Amino acid sequence: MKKYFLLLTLLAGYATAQQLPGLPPIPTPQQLLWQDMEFYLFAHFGPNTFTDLEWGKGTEKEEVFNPAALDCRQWCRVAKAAGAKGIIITSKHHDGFCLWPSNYSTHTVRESKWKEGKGDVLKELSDACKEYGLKFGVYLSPWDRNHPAYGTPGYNDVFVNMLKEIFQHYGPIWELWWDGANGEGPNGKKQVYDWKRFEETVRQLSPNTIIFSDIGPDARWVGNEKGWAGTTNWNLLNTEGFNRGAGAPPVDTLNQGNIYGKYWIPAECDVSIRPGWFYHHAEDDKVKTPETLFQLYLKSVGRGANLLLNVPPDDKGLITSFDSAALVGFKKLREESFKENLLKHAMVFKKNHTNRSVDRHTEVGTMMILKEPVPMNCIVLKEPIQKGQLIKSVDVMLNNHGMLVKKISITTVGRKRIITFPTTEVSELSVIITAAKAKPQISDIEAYRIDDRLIEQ
Ligand code: FUL
Repeated sequence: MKKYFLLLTLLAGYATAQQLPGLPPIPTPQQLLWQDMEFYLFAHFGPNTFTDLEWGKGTEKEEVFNPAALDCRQWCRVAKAAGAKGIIITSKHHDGFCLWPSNYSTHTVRESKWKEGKGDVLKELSDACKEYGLKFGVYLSPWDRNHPAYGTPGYNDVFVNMLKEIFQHYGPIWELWWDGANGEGPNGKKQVYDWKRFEETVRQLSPNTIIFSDIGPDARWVGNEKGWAGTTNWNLLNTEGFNRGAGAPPVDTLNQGNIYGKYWIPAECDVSIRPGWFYHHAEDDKVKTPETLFQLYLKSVGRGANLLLNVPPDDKGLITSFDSAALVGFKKLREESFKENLLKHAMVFKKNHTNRSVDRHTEVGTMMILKEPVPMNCIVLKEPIQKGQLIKSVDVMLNNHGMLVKKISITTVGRKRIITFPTTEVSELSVIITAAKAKPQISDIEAYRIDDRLIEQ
C-alpha cells in the first residue's frame, strides 16, 4: 500500500490523477496549492456599481463608469488585513463592459470618462496584487448583453481574443472564473459556446491557472451562493453528459460532490459580504457581521472547500469601512479561535488494524490522552488529500477519565474538517475512521476552545 501511495505522489507531479486508470483521483499540484489558499476575495465592480443594478442590461452609457478615487492598493490592504490570499475581479460582467481597454469591444474603460479613457482597472489591480503578494484572478462572463457578435460564431472568436488579452497582459492569472448565468444576447440570440476552444486557449497560455465553472475542470461551483459546502463534501465529480449553466449537475450534487466521481474537482463557495454582488449604498447597513462570516468559514473551509467572499468596491472605487471593519473582525475571530491547539502536548496512540466488517476496508483509530481534562468545543481533522480523498465516515469519541461523554459521527474529512459542539470537558479523545474507500489516513487532529457564542447550538 505504501508503495502504491508513493507511486501516486510521484505521478502527481507529472500527470493529472484523472488520467490514471483504476486509481483513485488525486489533485494536480496546481489544485493542491489552490486548496491551500482557503480564503480570498471577489470584487464585483463595473457599471452596476454606479447604476445600482445587479444585472446591467448592456445598454448603459460608458460614461456611467467613473470611480473618481479608485485605489486597487486599498483593496489589497483590506484583503491583507482580512487574511485573504487573493482577489478575483469581474473583468467583464453580463453587461459586457470591459474593465480593461479591450480591442475586441467598444464598451470598455477606454470609452468611459474615467481617467479620460486612459484608465485600466485590470492593470491597476494586477500590479497592486503583485505588490501586496496576493494572487490575482479574473471573472470573465461568457454571457454578454452588449456585444453585437453575441449569438453568432464570431462571439467565440471575441471571447478567445479577450482571454488572450487578459492572459498576455495581466498575468499570471491564478484563477479564471466562468459564470453559469446565461441568457439572450442583444440580438435575441443564444450563444453556442466553444468551451473546448476556450479551455485549450487558457491551458496553452497559462497551464497553472485554475479554471472554475459549474463543472470545473479544476474547481467547481458549490451549488449555492450562500457560502456553504455540504457536510458531506467529496472533491470528486462526474462531469460526463453535463455542461456549464443550464446543463450543470443538480445543485445538491455540486454541493456534496460524487463519492465515486471520476475527476478531482474541489468546491469553491462564493458568497457576498452584502445581500447583492455589486455595491449598493442602501446595503451599507447590511454587511455581514464578523460572527456570520466566521460561520461561513466553518461551513466552507471547515468542510474542505474554499471560501470566495465578495467585497464589492463602492462608486468611488474603494472598499467601504463597513466592509473592512467586518473583515478585520472576521480575521480576529479566526486568529483567536485557532490560536491554541489543546492537543499539542497530548500523548498519541495509533491503532491501525484491518476490520473488514466495517465497509470493506480498515478501521484506523487515533487516541489522544491529555494530562488533565480541558474544556473544548471544536475539533479539526485533516486528510492528506494529495493521496486522494478516501474517508467516508469517522466517529469522534470524547471521554472524561475513561467515561464517554460525547460521540460525534461525521462523514467526509477531506482537506480540512472543522467540527463544533457544545463545550465539553475532555481528558481522552479518539478518532476512529469507520468507513473508507481504501486504506485511509488522518494527517492532523487538533482541538480548540472557541468563543461559545460562535458555536451554533
Ligand atoms: C452569478 C451572476 O449572475 C451574479 O451576478 C454574480 O456574478 C455571481 C457570482 O454569479 O451567476
